[in-house]
Amino acid sequence: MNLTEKILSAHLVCGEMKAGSEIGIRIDQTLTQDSTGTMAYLQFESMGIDKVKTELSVAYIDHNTLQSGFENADDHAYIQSVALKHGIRVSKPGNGICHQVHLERFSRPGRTLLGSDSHTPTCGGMGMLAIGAGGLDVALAMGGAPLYIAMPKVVKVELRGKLGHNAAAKDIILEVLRRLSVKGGVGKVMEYCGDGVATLSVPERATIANMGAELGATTSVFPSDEVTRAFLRAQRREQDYKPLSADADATYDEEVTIDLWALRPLAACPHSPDAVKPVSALKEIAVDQVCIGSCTNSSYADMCKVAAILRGKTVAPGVSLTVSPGSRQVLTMLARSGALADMIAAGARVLECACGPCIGMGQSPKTDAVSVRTFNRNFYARSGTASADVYLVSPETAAFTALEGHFADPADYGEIHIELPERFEINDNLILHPKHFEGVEIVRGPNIKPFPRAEKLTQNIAGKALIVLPDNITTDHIMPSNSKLLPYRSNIPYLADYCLAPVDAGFSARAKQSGGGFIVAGANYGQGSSREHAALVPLYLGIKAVLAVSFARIHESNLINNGILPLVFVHPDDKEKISEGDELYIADAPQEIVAGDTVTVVNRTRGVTVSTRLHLSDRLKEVILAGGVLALSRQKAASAQ
Ligand code: MIC
Ligand code: SF4
Repeated sequence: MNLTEKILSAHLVCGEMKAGSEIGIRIDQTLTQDSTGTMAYLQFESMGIDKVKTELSVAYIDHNTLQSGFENADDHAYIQSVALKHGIRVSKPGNGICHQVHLERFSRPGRTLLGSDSHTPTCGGMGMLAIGAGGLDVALAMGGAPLYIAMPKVVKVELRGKLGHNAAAKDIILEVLRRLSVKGGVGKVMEYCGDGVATLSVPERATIANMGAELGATTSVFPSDEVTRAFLRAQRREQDYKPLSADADATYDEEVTIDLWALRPLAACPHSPDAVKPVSALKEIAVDQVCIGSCTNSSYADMCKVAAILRGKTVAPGVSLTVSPGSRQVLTMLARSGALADMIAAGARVLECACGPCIGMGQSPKTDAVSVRTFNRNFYARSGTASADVYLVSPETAAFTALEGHFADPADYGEIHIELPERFEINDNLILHPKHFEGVEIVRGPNIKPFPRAEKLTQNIAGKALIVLPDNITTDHIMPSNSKLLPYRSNIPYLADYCLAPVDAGFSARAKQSGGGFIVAGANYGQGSSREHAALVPLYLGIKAVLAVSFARIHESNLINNGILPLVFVHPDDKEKISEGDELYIADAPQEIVAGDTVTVVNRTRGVTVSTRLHLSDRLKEVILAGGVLALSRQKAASAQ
């Protein structure tokens, strides 16, 4: 077996491990973060479960940390109290980004992790099978339910040799993105192997696994070896070590080989993580802002390299450089080693250990700016400045660029040397344990609003095509997030006014005026974030179905979980048969769904019929007919009484 099959089979609850067919797997650990967490916990509460059934569940507060009004603080107080009450640990604001802290303190080889954040696969760097999902799926897993997924195909990514020329782990994943694109990983697990793996530290592996999310992959996984053991020892958790790798005769569905020595520093250009070019081709471009951090590149080693490059120098006059270490462990160690002083002396603006600029929580660049970031997403307008061009690079490229004021290729400089300690500094005093908080009362401030609930699927569905969208629409388009909107993640009616606003500011008003309708889209609809808000807000606006050429995995599940039909054009060209404003109609929807895999949509305006596919397991058919997961459990509870 390959490594993915080994971990899956050890957790298999139901189904057959045949690519594409539905399997249910046991979830050992869960994580939530605050921007998806409030909804996840409201949904969890509605299930009426006393204590979580997982081996470990952690609620992180790391996204909404600006607190420019009471809203974020309300969310924090709600999450802290609701989590502790239900047996969930809480990582307080300031303790770090969920994925970095989870990797350091809780990740364990061979375990499964489900997180309400699309970058949960970061812990694949530790040999975990770590999967991102919508908040509702995580709430269900906290209640002990299996995670249902389509058995993924497994791609063997063989890393050969060793990196050189100051190329970094980030450049490995940018190379994979260059080759496979943002759709290349949909329905697949990227499994890394080859002699190059042993040359990469756990945080470097985590960088690669983290950005596998940008391939659309279900997850990415690395073997667990002596390097893994050394990382766990440094975290004083050697007892969690377990060696894991694929069998020598393992088979795979696809293969990719990367010669590490041949790699040169790369950059993802605006506005997509797969628009990859060599940094050497960008040297003419002047840069206004450099941001170093995020769950992709904020480990102690990353930060030490940045400090070594900056030491004794000054940031270029036209550049604003920000640094956000990934965790309090990293920040404390930087402070003690003196590396933090080197960064500050060079002119870096040090931000707290949180997502920060990665999700537009501050540091939006100026009009038409060029912003160079070590992050994982450069989707249109995500930085908070729609006219800015955002590039994604390694910490090395970012640091040299900050000094030069234009793109600088690390391959032109000498090798960077850093010393890492044998033992890392352990201080978990900002991680609250529920055993110390028996009897805690749940705090619900005025920003916590109830979530919308779907209705049972109606016999006939009629409505307008409210918008026709191109390929690769992200959840950042569907439900944008920035410092003005993120505080309202527990307030769906407020968010609804901004649905699809980056593409069409009139969409929300149109949807409200028409009393809902249909969304029509191209390929890979809903790529990016796991935010369930990209389904909850359309649900609130009365969207009944999305017709698309194809869907991204997490968003498709979020739609189904909330009773919205994700319909795939049988003939992709049929998308052309629908224009904005056309009246669409589906007759006898429940019967058609029960009978098979196709749903017929009539375009009454043009007098044409379009065939769509809705390929669902029997379990999911039941969910969609009931109007979503929670509606189904309510109906089941009512009929049991
Ligand atoms: C992101 O990177 O887009 C986020 C913000 O972390 C999201 C979660 C969210 O929208 O709250 C993600 O990756 O799932
Ligand atoms: Fe936070 Fe950015 Fe990572 Fe999302 S991608 S978890 S916003 S650091």
